[in-house]
Amino acid sequence: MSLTRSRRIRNRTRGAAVGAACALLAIVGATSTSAAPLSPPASTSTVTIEGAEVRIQGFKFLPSEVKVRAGATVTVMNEDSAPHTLTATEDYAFDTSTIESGASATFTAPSKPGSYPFFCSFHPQMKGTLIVS
Ligand SMILES: [Cu+2]
Repeated sequence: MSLTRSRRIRNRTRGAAVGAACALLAIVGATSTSAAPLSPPASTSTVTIEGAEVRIQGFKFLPSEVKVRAGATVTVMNEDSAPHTLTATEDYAFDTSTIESGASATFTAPSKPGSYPFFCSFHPQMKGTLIVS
């Protein structure tokens, strides 16, 4: 917390209570994040299909690891409230460009087998890997 000096002195007696409240919030937060996953395990597992589908929900790619054949068509469905992209991290080997909320887009998987990391160009913390075989 970054209280000013004068405020800290004035609120000294409340400090313990506020600290306890913060600790409680931290415990509650930790508990809620460690709760059972809301989505079924299948949605985050690796899938192997020729024409792959990737969903975007809650600022995450589902699945985050997508296995496809070389040159396969991959459909990306944005089921989120924000626009997203699915963009190859290196050399822009593939890119859906902007997918608006509720829309979908396709891209063609590279013809060369390998592991291709991708991300969302709007939200770089959104990451996944396309595995081409
Ligand atoms: Cu995004």
